Amino acid sequence: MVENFSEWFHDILEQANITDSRYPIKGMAIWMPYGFKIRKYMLERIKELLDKDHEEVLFPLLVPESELAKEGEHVKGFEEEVYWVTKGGKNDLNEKLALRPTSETAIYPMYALWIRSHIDLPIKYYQVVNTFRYETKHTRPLIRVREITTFKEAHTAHATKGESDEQIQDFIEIYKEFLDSFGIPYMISKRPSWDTFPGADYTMAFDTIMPDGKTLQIGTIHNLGQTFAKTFDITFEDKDGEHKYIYQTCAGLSDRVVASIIGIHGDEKGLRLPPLVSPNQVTIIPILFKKGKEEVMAKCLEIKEDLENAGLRVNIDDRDIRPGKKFFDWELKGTPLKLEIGPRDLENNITIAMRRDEGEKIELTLDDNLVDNVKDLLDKSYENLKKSAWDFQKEHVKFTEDINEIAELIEAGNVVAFNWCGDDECGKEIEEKTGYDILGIHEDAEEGAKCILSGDDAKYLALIAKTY
Ligand code: PR8
Repeated sequence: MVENFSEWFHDILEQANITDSRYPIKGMAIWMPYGFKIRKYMLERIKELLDKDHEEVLFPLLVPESELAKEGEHVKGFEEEVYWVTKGGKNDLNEKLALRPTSETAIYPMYALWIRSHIDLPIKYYQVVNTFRYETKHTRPLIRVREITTFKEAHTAHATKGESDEQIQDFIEIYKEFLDSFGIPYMISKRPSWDTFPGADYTMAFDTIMPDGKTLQIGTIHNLGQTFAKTFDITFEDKDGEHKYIYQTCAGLSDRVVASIIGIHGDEKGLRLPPLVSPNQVTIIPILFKKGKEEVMAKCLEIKEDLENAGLRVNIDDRDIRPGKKFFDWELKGTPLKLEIGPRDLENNITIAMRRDEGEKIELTLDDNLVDNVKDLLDKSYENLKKSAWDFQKEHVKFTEDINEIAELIEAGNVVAFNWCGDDECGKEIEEKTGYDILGIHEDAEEGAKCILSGDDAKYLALIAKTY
């Protein structure tokens, strides 16, 4: 585990060519080529999962003030964070236009036009856009930015409350599968009322523990009930001829998923990328001497082609630098598997494979099984990253019945589980007393359990943590 996570994270983004934060606007960074590829493969995965049952759309970036301001709770939640466009060239605009902090108020007036009858439902749209939030808390690359560049927001509309609750479960399954693809562990909880998305009935959140023990919210799913339907007058004619308001949900993920992949799997040598998002899944390093150089290169190209034909992303590092430097670079960049081939290996008809996740060297014979053997090593590497990440999480969730123990456990890098009666006032007092954030309700409490503060019957097992 890395010593100073914050510093490590900051340095690795630059060293591995992921982002450059020197852009002259706070909270807005540049995606560099290596980072952009990781982002691309991550996006492909979420699209693959959403496209099974959702359709992609694209709404304008600007939202008229009149629409943004319509839903009272929602605007209250976001007003401190909105960037405004007030001029077109030299002219003052008739109406201020918001850079979307999220797109409910851009999308739902259009839903009001599109939805007429029960046959128009459900609607399941999503878009991948950049959103802007003038965050006042300390900004950090990927983790808390002012321009979220890969905001994946889904917005659904349903005829019944039951269907909207089912949709929440569907999103939970999709997000689980999505995060599982990269071996990112998560804790799912229902946020307390005071941390519910502005305008929503309830919020389900995915949190993960970063190496410094702080939790990062990496995805949220909101049941909006009929709040926005009533504000934007989104109604439909039901089978019985009655006009009814629709029920809505929305769900979102951001650049934070990339932050969690980097932070959770990384080690002191650099990134350890899960194969699915690694720009190169296999890096071939030829060990070249004057003698036998051409034969070695020819073999490397042949292997590359075989692996690429099997659908893998492969590069050959034939730079004219010491092999040691190449190893160092690809360790830093986290390529899951390196294959090294020199003239003697060629004579012996082998290549030396090295997994980035655990670093052991394995001899692979250069025969018809090579592709399968490489794929097998990649699978093992992914499984290992996933398992160690989940093990880390399991070790870092500690239960206590003593409120005075919470601070000590959290400062030691843990998330704390505790019994809670579920009362809002009691919850806020727990936060005040301890100085940490209640993530939410994780599970039902055990029979007979008592609330950690009020001593009343506990309804839930809740989580409390230091959060990003
Ligand atoms: C919604 N509306 O907006 P949410 N930097 C990086 N990631 C962030 C930031 C930030 N400043 N703020 C939030 N996130 C709903 C659902 C449409 C989609 C990430 O929900 O405000 C967090 O991981 O909860 C958060 O869970 C996700 O965006 C969705 O944002």
